Amino acid sequence: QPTLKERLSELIPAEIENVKRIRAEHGKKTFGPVAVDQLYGGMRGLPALIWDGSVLDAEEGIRFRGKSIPECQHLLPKAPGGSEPLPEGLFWLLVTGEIPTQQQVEELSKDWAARAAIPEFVEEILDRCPPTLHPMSQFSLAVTALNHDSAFAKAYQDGISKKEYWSPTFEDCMDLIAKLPNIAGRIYRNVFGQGKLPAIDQAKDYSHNLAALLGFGDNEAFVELLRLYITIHSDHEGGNVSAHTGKLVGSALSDPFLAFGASLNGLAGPLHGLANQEVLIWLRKMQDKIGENASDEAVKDYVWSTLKGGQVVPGYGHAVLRKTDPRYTAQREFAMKHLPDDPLFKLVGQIYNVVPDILLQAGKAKNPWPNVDAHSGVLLTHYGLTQMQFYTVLFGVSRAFGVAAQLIWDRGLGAPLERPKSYSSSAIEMMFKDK
Ligand code: NMX
Ligand code: MLT
Repeated sequence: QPTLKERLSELIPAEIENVKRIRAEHGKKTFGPVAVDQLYGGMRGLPALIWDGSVLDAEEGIRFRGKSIPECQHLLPKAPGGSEPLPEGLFWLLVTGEIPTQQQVEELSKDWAARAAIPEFVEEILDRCPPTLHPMSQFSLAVTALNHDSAFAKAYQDGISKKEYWSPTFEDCMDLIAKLPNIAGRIYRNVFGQGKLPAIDQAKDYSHNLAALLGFGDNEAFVELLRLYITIHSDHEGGNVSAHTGKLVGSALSDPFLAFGASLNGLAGPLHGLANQEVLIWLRKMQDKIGENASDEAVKDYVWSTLKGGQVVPGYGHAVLRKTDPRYTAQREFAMKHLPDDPLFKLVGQIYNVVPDILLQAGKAKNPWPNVDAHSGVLLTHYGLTQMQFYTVLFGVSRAFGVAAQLIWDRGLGAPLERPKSYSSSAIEMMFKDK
C-alpha cells in the first residue's frame, strides 16, 4: 500500500492537468457581480479562493472532501476498541480525497510519532515564557521558531525547482503536525504547573499521545474526545481567518511553519478560535450570577444583559452558516453518550433552547444558531481540562491539518502569490460618481 507521499506524487500530476482543463474551459467565466458592500463588509460571500480539503454549505455545514461529519465518523479508520475517527485518517482524506486503509493510518501514526520531538531551543523558548503570556501567543512563537529547520526554506535557498516545491512542503507539514502535541503539552504543563512531560509513545496514535502529554493518557473517553475534536476542528473551507491567513502567507513562499504561525495569530482572536475560551468564561460568569439549575427566565435575562452590554453571545452566530453547526451537533451527541448528566452540559442545552429566539428578537445576527465553540469547552471541562485559556491551542492543533493539506496542494499546483486589489473610499466614490 502506498504511503501518503507516494500517493500524492501520483495525484499531483493528474490534478495539474485537471486544473489546466478547468481553466481552459471556464477560466474566463464569471460568477456574480461584486457589490461595494462586500468590500466594506468583510468580503462576505466574495468568491476568492480555491480550497480543496472542504467546502462549507450555509445550511448543511462542512463536508471534508465531499463527506459530512457523520460520514467521516462512519468511514474513517478507528483505533482498536474506539468509535471516533482517527484524525490521521482525516488528514489522509483532506490531502488525497480518499479514505485510507487501517494500515495506512497506522503508518501515519508511526510517522508522526517518529517526527514528534521539538528542538531544544524551542523547548527553551517555551520554558522562558512567563505563565502570564497567553498559551496561543506561546503556541505561535514556538511554531514560528520551527522555521529554523524548515526543509522548504532550505531547499529554496539551495535553488530547488518550482516543480519540486511540494515535496519539502510535505515534509514540513508532516513535521509541523507531528510536533504540535509536544508544543501544546509543554505549554499546558508550564502554564498550569502540571509537572514533567512524558515521552511520546511510538506505538500509540496521535490523539492518545496528545492526551498523554496533557496528563490524560489513562482516560480512554478523553482520548476518544480528542479524536473527534481534532477531526471536526481541522478544516472549515478556505475563507475563515486562520485558513485564509495560512494560505495567504504561504503564497509568499514563506514555509509552512511561518504560514501556520500566522494562522494561529488569527485563530487567537475572540471572534474566531478564542471563542471557545470566551464561551467557558461566559458560562462560568453566568453560573456565578444566577447559580446552578437556574430557570429559563434567569438564563434569558442573562443573555439579554450580555447583548445590552454591547457584547456578543460567544459561540453563537457564523459568517457563513445559517443553521446549527454540525460540529456542535457531533459534540452534543458525544456528550449525550458519555456525559448526559453533566450540569454544565445541561446548561449548554438550556442555552441552546433560549439563545436563538433572543438573537432573532434582537434582530442583528444573521445566524442565531450555535457554532462549534459553543460546545467544545464543556466537554474538555468534564474530563478535568478546566483551564479555558488553553482551549484555543487544541483548536490550533486541529486546524494545522486543514491548513497543511492546502499548503501542500498550493505548492503542488504552483499557486501564485496572493495579491487582490484594494480601493480607497474616494476611489469607490469616483468610480460611481455619475452612475
Ligand atoms: N451575539 C450578538 N451579536 C451578534 C452575534 C452574537 N453571537 N453574532 C452576530 N452578531 C451581530 C454582529 O456583531 C453584527 O452586529 P453589528 O451590526 O452591530 O456590527 C450583526 O450581528 C451582524 O453580524 P453577522 O453578519 O450575523 O455576523 P458576522 O458574519 O459579521 O460575524 C461572527 C460572524 C461569528 C464573528 C459573529 O456571529 C460573532 O461575533 N459570534 C460570536 C463569536 C463567536 O462565536 N465566534 C466563533 C465563530 C466560530 N469560530 O470558531 O471561528
Ligand atoms: C472555523 O472553523 O474556521 C469557524 O467556524 C469560522 C469560519 O468558518 O469562518
